Amino acid sequence: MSRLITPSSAYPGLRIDGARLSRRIARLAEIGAIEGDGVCRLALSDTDREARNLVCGWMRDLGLSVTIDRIGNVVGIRDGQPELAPVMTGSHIDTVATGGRFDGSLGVLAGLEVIETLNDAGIDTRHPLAVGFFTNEEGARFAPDMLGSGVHQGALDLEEMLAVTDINGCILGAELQRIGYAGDTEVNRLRAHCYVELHVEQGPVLEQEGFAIGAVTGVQGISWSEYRITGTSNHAGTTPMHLRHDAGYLAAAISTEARNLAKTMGGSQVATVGMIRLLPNLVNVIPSEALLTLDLRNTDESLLREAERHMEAFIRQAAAREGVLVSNRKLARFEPVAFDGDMIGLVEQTAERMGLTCRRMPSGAGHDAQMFAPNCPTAMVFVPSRHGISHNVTEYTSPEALAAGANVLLHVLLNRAI
Ligand code: HGY
Ligand code: MN
Ligand code: MN
Repeated sequence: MSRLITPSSAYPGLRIDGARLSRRIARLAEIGAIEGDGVCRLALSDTDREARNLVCGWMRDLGLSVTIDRIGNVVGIRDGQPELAPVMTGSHIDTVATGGRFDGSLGVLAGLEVIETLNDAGIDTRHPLAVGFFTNEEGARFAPDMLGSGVHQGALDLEEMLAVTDINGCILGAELQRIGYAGDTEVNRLRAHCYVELHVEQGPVLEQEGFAIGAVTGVQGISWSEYRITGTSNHAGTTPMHLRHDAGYLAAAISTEARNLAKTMGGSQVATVGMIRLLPNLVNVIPSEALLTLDLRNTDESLLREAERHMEAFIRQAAAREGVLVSNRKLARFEPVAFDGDMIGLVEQTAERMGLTCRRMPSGAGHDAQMFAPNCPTAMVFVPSRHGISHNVTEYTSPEALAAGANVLLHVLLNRAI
């Protein structure tokens, strides 16, 4: 059973400064701010560079030694006994194009808040403490998602990821150079003593069921594919229906089939066609080309494979009927990940001993934590998202809930680092 140091034992009154955490979140959200209180900070964009510079400055102000690795991951380390592996936390500061101010940023800034709280209290820890932010967690610009943490922990190959291109053909490695974050620290070297990440739930469960904290049990499997459909452009008015080879029709059919499949399978199966681009994209021209993405997820690997097989068969048969060609490539594929039982228990017990209601739950979203799970005891702490909304400018979590999550993070990290 884990050694549990709770507020009632080692540092009974120790709490983070919630107002300071909220101020940092608000300050970071000014970078890439978009209408509606949202944020657009695509990975390796100019706004990502600005955000990185701000957070690195905060890390240095807190006395952390800051490293930048070859895929642009940034890790700030607070001294402990150098021979001991660091107790680590972190997340990401890149966002989707219509993002909120909490997704990712909360985990990084709560980590800095823990550091400042320990600095203020003059508390040293045996294990060093590390706070990281990882390149391109969102996968909104470069695929796959969790790219930086995947390279950091050896799940993805550095050279392959440096060569990834975005939807406009920009190369990841060149963008890293351009923004000045092509670091020289080797990747796949740091093995943490444990890794704990605080994140907004991004779903409806905690709010609907009235829980303050989620003790996350793991992350569901993720399958991202890109399909390029090639048909024949023709006149929308003169071409009889039976003579059409309509790429746009097949794209729409894929989206409808994916939705029906998820509803038929039920359980945790979800399916999303998030991007469809038609060419020439004109009102009176039958589309000659469609480019689309398909996001399939399930907590069960065998069911996720079944969903993949179903969609592949459907697309092959529908393309043959429509007389169009289809090529596809995998953008991301991660199997479900289970977090560490002891760490999950520690999150649960720490929350409950703080008087916070807590329930165990899987994560529907991918997270950097899933890349650490094969290499060290890993867990996550969730706090509620208002109306379960995320990847949307109206994403919101109350300051009280943010502080509650950061306090749980503080005592879980302390428990392992002291
Ligand atoms: O797609 C995801 O689950 C995460 O936001 N990268
Ligand atoms: Mn996130
Ligand atoms: Mn996200």
